[in-house]
Amino acid sequence: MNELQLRIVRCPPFADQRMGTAGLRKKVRVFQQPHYLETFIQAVLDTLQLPPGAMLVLGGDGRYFNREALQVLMRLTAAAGVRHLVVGQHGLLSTPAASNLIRMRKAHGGFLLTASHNPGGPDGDFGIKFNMPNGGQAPESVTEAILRASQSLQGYRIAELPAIDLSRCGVQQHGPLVIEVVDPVADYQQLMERLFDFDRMAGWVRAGNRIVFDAFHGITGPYAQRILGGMLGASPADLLHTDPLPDFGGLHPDPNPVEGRHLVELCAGPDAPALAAASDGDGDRNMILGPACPVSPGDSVAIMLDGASLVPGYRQGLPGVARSMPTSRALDRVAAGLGIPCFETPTGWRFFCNLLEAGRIGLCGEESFGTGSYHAREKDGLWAVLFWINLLAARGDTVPGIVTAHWRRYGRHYYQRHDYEIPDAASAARLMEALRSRVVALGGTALGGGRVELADDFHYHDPVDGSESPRQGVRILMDDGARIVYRLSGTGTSGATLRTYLEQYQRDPAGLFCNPGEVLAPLGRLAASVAAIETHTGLRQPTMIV
Ligand code: G16
Repeated sequence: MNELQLRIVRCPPFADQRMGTAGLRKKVRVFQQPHYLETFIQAVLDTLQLPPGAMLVLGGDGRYFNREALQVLMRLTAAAGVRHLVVGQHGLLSTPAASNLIRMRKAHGGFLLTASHNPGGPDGDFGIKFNMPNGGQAPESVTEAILRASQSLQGYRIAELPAIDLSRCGVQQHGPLVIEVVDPVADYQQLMERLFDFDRMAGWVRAGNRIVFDAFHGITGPYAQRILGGMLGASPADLLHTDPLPDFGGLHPDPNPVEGRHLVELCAGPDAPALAAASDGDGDRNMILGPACPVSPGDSVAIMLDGASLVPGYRQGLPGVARSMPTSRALDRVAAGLGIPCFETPTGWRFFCNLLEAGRIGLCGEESFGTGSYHAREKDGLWAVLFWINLLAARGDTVPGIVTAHWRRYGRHYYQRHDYEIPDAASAARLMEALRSRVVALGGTALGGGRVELADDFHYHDPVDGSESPRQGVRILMDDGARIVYRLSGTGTSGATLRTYLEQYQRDPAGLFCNPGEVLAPLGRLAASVAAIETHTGLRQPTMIV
């Protein structure tokens, strides 16, 4: 068998290849600089030291620059001694499907080409993540080692390969390298069949319950067509924007009430479907709505836990659950009722992975429209939609019926996130430093008509591997159940985004049906004044509220 021809390319290192909340995300133009993509991949490969003959899973969300990057990725991994590449047809794999494939094939890991919910196209964003053999994103210790490797790199090794045709499924041999092109949906579909009661769900659709799903021209279109359309009988006309496009057809594939306002409006009107939902560019986020009822992500995961015993894959009970620290504490109440632990982790799905891997949790969720379970090591958008359909079918209830019953039983956690886009990242950093220096002194003081019960900068101690993650967000907990959290986003590609997370708990049945914007407005003003947002940034209002 012919050996691969290798070429060594010398170039200076890049100083800016630190991964954020989920992988390295930059403007497409940054990745298009000569050697930029190659050196980052080489830094990952040098850090991992994969065994000779290793197997990797490769795929992406179909965004602009995926095709070119995938060809480079195949040549670099081949040069590093990888001998089996499992690649999604046309280079496509949703993030949760890739996570599943890594685990099923017992691969040594996988590269995912995605910037998730960030905009695409030549002026948009590109990103790359490395997932470990357990299917989860590389932990902080690994991403820090990759950063160090990237900063001392003197070049990269690349194999000579012809342009690889990824348009047909099947196995190709290139010298000692096997490239297996796989159907991106098939294995994921089987996984879903093991978790949900598809007969019952299809019966629910046949009974006249309409599902509308928007894929935003991201990766979930083909999955939705096969699973929601093919298996459940959702009307093709109700599956929107299902062909993956490099620029997402000009849409911003971020499933939240702002980018998904057309779904919010549809659900507010007379033609509201029984369930409307959307996912993001790479298929790991979800938004759920019912007639006149957007479901906030913190409520969604709490409701899922509450109804888990009705869903086949969760009937056996769950050992525990987790949420990221800024996520609303609705989940904690259900977990307490069930007598199972609820872990609080920093933002970033990778923090859930240790707990999932150790069998300490079986369900987890985040305010950023992410929910997942033991079935994968990434959050999973379409899975969440299926979970809700299974719940609706099993309960014989509506989305608003389920949500309001939940509030009546547990109380309501009013919740909003106010984002401030700050062009100058340095002023955002100064704001956070000023807040950090003051926060501890706020403990026990009077603030905004209440008393501060706890004020700190969240420090996570991982109960599985003992690792420490300090400085994960400033939080102020009030004695009346209100909470403010501040942190800087780790997924943007220019300037900085200050996120302020607002939560107000309401137990009184008379106060369960108010407008969240009105309930949380005073807390929003308090958050802005405590952090002196206008003084530091000049911004008088949030740029976006979700
Ligand atoms: C990533 C992470 C999530 C996180 C989200 C937002 O999601 O995997 O855990 O909640 O970013 O992070 P930030 O607040 O730092 O912007 P995704 O869907 O973008 O990969």
